[in-house]
Amino acid sequence: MKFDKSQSLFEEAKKYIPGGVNSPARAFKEVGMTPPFMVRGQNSKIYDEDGNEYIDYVSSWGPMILGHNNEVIKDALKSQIDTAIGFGAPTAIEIEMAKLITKIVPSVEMVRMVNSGTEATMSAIRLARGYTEKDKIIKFAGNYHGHGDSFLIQAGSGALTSGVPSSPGIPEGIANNTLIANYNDSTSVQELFNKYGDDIAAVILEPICGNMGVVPAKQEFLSTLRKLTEDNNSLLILDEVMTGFRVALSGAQSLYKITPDLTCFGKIIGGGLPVGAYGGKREIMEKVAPIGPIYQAGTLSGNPVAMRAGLATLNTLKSNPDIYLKLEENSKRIEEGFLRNIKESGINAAINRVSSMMTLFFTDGCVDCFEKVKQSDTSKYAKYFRSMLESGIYLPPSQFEAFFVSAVHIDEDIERTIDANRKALFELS
Ligand code: KE4
Repeated sequence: MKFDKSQSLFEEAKKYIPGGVNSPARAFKEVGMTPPFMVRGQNSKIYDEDGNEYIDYVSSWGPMILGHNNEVIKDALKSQIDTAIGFGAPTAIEIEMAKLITKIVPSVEMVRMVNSGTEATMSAIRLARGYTEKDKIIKFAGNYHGHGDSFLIQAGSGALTSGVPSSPGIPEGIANNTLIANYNDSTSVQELFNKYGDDIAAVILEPICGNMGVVPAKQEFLSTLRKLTEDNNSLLILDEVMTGFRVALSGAQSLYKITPDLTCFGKIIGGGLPVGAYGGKREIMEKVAPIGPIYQAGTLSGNPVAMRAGLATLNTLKSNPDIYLKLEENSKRIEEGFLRNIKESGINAAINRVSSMMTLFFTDGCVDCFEKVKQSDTSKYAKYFRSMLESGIYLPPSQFEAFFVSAVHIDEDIERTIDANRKALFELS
């Protein structure tokens, strides 16, 4: 594959944008190559400036569950843009979105729209702190909740990939209020409650972690967190920015049958446009301004254009439940194909998958916690990534991310992906 145009664009971009990208996860530093500059998408395919075609499994980091250039979303956007882009005033479409979310996710009785997953999680912990009048939060090493100050301590995703899980620039006073526990380790949480119980406002976690690669929470772990937070008058916040509407229509909480106090959304909820949301129990959400004292605001929150894209996506998913059966079937085929190839190539690798989000880890055994994730061979992942890209398969450029199957990946895509995986693994063996 040629990347001449992307390479010159990257040099130009680096003059004006830090690292040439508007989000570090896109920089391709860890996979040792220039990021292709994308220009077009159609269904399961994306195309870069040099005309290379890829089967896309990054999916804009999750939102494009219906694939690229989806007609229903496009028509919804066109109709909205023909009337107005935005007012900074309430619109009926925002009620439609709020009602739909509360219908799809029963634990959400009230919801506030924001513009990113980071805004959703930042707002949710401020609300938790204001509601409980406590300062500390518990997060888990390897979990990523966006770039809010309270979260960039032992964070996952791009922070982990770049080797800076705890970012400079965060005052000690803030960092000291973030307690770190170990994912899937209830004892580590119990110990923090024993020590700080009367000052812990909330526990926040990815119910199925995608940001250290895919590592699902164990049922017992989640149930224990629910009980510990209840016993200590703390809130349980599920960060479903990635898992919401992805692993099931009603998210990971419907798979685990856990009712959180607050849930954070992003990605799919915007259908590819910048949207986030947080919501939960009415008595808690009624503490949010302007009816309550806890302030949170946003110029473009609930923007009609973004709402149209989100509504078109959620309504399509809600009225076509077979989409999730198809996602499970296709994702399982990919997983099984990869496992066959791992076995036959003799490469040390393991796969974690929940529905249409999965990760191939270059380590062996059961990858069920951050310590085991960290044993992954990231240089092997980089070689694997480059081989898959050369075969026209576009994966996340990091071992510590999830890849996503969309509703429009076809049999040919799946066969090509499994073949490319086989080639890449044998090149490593
Ligand atoms: P945003 O602020 O990037 O919209 O959402 C932050 C966020 C919060 N919670 C979870 C569980 C998330 O996965 C994210 C964002 N995910 C990363 C990829 N793993 C976004 C990619 C990027 O940073 O460019």
